[in-house]
Parts: sequence; structure tokens; C-alpha cells
Amino acid sequence: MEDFIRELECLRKAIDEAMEGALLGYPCDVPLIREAMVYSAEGGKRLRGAIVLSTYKDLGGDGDAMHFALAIEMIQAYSLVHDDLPCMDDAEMRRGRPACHKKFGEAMGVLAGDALLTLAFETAASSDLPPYRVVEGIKALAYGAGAAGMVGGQVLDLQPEAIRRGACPGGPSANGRAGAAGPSDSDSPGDLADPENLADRVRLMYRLKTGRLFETAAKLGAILAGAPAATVERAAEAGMHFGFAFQILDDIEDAAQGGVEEDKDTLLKRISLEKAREEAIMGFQRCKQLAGSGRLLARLADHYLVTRLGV
Ligand code: GRG
Repeated sequence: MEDFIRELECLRKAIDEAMEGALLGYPCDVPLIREAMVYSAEGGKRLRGAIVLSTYKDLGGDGDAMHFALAIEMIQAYSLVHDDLPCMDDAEMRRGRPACHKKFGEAMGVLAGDALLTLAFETAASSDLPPYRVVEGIKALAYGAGAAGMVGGQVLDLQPEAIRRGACPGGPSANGRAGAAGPSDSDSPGDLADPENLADRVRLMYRLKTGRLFETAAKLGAILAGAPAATVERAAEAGMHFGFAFQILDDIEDAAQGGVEEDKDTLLKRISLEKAREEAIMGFQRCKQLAGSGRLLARLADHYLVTRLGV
């Protein structure tokens, strides 16, 4: 466990340094937007970037995948900045300090998020890795961050009432793209009087909102290393299971601190704390199996199982 923590810390530091260099070195004549971007990109655990780098190395990559680690962390930072806005989650604090819009104002929060999102793609496109892999990587990044991924999940998250009433279309199905992290991948709302269908709505939301970016991280490492399609798929599936379990764990910890808002749909509310905990455990365990022992993603899953779920 010690070695793993050290390795994770090493990757975090490398990503932090590269991020600072990328943002401070970016040719931009407007100091305020740079300041808001630097502020928003600081302080994360860099889990997604670390998964890109370690998967790339584990699968035989012998170049530098840092541009993609930065890109996914820029997307992560943008998503948190926008998620904190008053029109979304309306959160005051992020990463232990005032959220971007609290420090710089709401308009700057929108713009800092926009600038981080666009810079992510410019950064990925500047990678020195083989161009066809870079293009595939950029496609994977866009897919994971957009309507079929994080943005779609955020829409479901914002519409719990509509989902309950059946007014919201089922949303994009994760079917076949990443493997089911929950029991059903249906993209039809089904009978919304049935609690299991409501639970499936939440599972879909978790897969898209949180699972998809972890899926993308592992997938990117594999694509950039030139792994065969089946290996890319397996890495993606491991990442999806990790992200799904990670989101449930976050909900469990929020609930323990009394931090769950009334109008937020969570798996805990739909199927009970104990059953949700079981799904988180299954998700991390499945991730371990798929990622393979010794891999950073498997050790990360193990770390959460042991330290946060007491398994
Ligand atoms: C605004 C398009 C858009 C999307 C936002 C993922 C998301 C979608 C919002 C985050 C909401 C949230 C706090 C979910 C809980 C689980 C989670 C993804 C936490 C943040 O990830 P960490 O813990 O964060 O890896 P750091 O700060 O370490 O990067």
C-alpha cells in the first residue's frame, strides 16, 4: 500500500507541475482568465490523469502521454467549475477553498470553465505521440466529456423530478460502450412506478456523469499505447466500474455528513444505503478483476475498498 501511495503522489506531482507549466506558458494576453484557470486547475487529486499515464505505461507505451493527462484534468477542472455555478449545484467551496465563481464572479466561472475545456483539446492535439493515436484519443476525450458522457449525466442529475415523472427521455445508453456498471442499461424510461427503474435512472446518471470520465482515462492510456481493441475495451470497462463505484462512495460519504440535498436523486435514496454500498463494493471488485493485479487502477480500487468501505 505504501508503494502505491508513493507512486500516486509522484504522478500527482508530475501532473501538477506540467499543468502549471501549460497554463503559465500559454500565450494569452488576458491575465484575468489565466488567473481563473490556474486557480481552478489547482488542488485536485489527479486520479484521472494518473490513470492515463499508468495505463499507458502498463500497456507498453514508451513515449509521453502527459498531454492527455493534462487534457483530462483540464476537463475535470472545467466540470467542477461549472458544476459549482449557481445554475447547477450552487456550491460555494471546491477543493477546500472558494469555488471559482465565488472568487472571480459568475461570468468568469462560466468563462474559466469554457477556457479549460477548449484548452484541453488544444493540449491533447499538441501531443507528440503518433498522429492517428492522438486523433483517436481526442475522439475518446470528446465522447467521454460530451452529451454521451459527462454532460449527458449532468443533465440527468439536474432533472430528477422530470425523470420521476417520466418527462425526461431516457438519455444516452451506456450499453455496449463500457459494460454495465449497474444491472440494467436500458435507455427507455420504462415503468417509472417501478422503483427499480428509478434506480436504473440513477445508475445511468452515475455511469455518464462520473463513470464516463474514468472510463475515458483508462481508455486513453490504452489507445495511446496502441493496444488492441479488446484491451482498449477491457481498460475502458475497468475505468467505468471504478467511476461508478467512486460516485456511490462519494454519495455514501456525503450522506454520512448529512450533505445530501432533498431534490437530488441518489442510489442510496432509491435502494438503501446497504444495497448501494454493496454495488460500490462490486464495482471496485470488478474493476480490480478487469484492470489486472498490480495495475494502478486495480490498486486504487483496492485502496478505496480497504480504506473507505472497510472490505
Ligand atoms: C458541469 C458538465 C458538467 C459536469 C459536472 C462530475 C460532475 C459533472 C460534477 C462533480 C460532482 C461531484 C462532486 C461528484 C462526486 C464525485 C466526483 C466526481 C468528485 C470529484 O472528483 P475527484 O474527487 O475531484 O476526483 P478532484 O478535485 O480530486 O479532481
